Amino acid sequence: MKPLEQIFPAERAARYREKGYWTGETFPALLRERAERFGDRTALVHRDTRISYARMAEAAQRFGAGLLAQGLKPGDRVLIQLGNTPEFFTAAFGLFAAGMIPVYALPAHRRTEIEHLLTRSEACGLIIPDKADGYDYRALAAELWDVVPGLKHVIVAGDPAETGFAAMAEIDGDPATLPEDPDPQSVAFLQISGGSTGLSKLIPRTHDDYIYTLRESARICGLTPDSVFLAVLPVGHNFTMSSPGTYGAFYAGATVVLGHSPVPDAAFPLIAKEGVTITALVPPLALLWLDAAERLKPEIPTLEVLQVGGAKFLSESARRVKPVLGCTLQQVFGMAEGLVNYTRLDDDEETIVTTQGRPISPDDEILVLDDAGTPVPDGTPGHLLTRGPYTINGYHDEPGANARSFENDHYRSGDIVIRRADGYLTVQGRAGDHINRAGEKISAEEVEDHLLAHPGVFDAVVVSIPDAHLGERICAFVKPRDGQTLKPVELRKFMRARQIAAFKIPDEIRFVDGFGITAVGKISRRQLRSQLRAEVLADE
Ligand code: J2J
Repeated sequence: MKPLEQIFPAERAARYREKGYWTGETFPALLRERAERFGDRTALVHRDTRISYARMAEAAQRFGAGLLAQGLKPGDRVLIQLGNTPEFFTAAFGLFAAGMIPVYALPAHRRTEIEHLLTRSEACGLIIPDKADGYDYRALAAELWDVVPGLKHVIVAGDPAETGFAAMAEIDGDPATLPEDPDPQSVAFLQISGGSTGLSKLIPRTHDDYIYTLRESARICGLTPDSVFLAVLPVGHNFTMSSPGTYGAFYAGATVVLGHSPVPDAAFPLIAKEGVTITALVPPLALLWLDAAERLKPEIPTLEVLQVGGAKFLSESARRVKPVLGCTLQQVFGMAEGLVNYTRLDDDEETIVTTQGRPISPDDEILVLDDAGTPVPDGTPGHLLTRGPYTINGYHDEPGANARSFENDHYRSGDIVIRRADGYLTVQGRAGDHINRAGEKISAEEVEDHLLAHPGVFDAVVVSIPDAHLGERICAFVKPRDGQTLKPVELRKFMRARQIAAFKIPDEIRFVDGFGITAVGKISRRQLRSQLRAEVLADE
């Protein structure tokens, strides 16, 4: 197995410890400590089930010990593909307790993504639901079992049926067998990147660096043990997990309510019933909530903070949050690679609606550079580069991507931002070629590769188009092979058959005879994408 590491240069690591950012706390210790301190208080609410901190910790520790009894070892990597259910936390914290490394996949991922993540992370285990939203995850696991040689343990939260896989409920062991706590500077888990080129990369986060963001996020977002955080976005996503998300809520001893659906009809009653104080949405959902609230005038007086992040929230929409929902808007501009910016709850309204916040840490170093790499003055757009106490210094096992994304000890996020003199950032756009579709980051290159696999496709170029509902939609330009006639429905069917996450299938497919490029010489795909995007915008 390739070793997992996240190496912060010694001088910076020493500084982060000295300044008290890194405290040496680890996830297994956090779980024990919260169980002692908050014992009977409610950690998790899921439909009619309420789980106390003590019970959550016990379930996780017994599950972790059960994994050891099954032959898994500390250091083993296990992919978790679970939805917003308590088992997600039993699995993740159980793995932490056993010194194992969770790798977080999303429920929307299909065979292509899961196979890639299993292989890349060299995971020996996979934890799945039986069925969810009409999809049978056991069938997917059965297919993977035959093709991923390293996969030795499939664990089903629910009914394994005839698969022969283990039932999560039966994985049980004695917590006394759990190992010592890990080194706080070691990698705690692998988060996945939004992939600007090709498939997702693995992001190794350490106990020290992630727990620092949880502590500070909980403080910045005003969490107390009386707070109630509603998770409607997938809990495996870094935003929902850590900004402050479910893990930040646990850090603070607050209650997490797991929502099944982000639509207002489901979420508003849940907020009222559980007294939710804070929740997190991506911009398209925030718009849906605003429109619904104008019509329905829901009674949700407990909701104090609505966080919006993952994609740009336009200021016209941002301005509606307070009058329509009666709560404070908090914009969140973060990335699984590290850096997270928040507008502060007591910021003036103009800052809240027009910026995406400022960094968590005084030691988040921000560079805004022009194309030539020279710093631009405040107020001028430029490329965001950053380093700091919780931003990674490299992806796992990705020499090519690391050479592109890291420069002079800084991470290049691919975002174009404007910095104000007081450090607040406004996101202007993006330098890279990913599509931000309702907060899901999709690599144009990856979608092109799937289209090119079709025998009738000669060439394909995929671009993002601004969209009133999704923020951005995926538009594919396809040049068929000579003599071939293709239909969008056929290409979509073909892509689905390749078993990829549905959010990667183009919203719009346009057939072209060629790409209208007359310039002599080779034009880069990036130039081609921006030219095609400009043509669509001119048409609309
Ligand atoms: C514009 N673009 C944004 C915003 C993220 C908190 C919040 C979000 C994420 C996340 C996260 C944006 N306005 N408010 O991990 O902890 C785009 C940028 C960024 C990329 C990262 C968190 N908030 N973005 O979305 O790893 O382009 O993390 O570089 O999924 O999302 O995506 P991701």
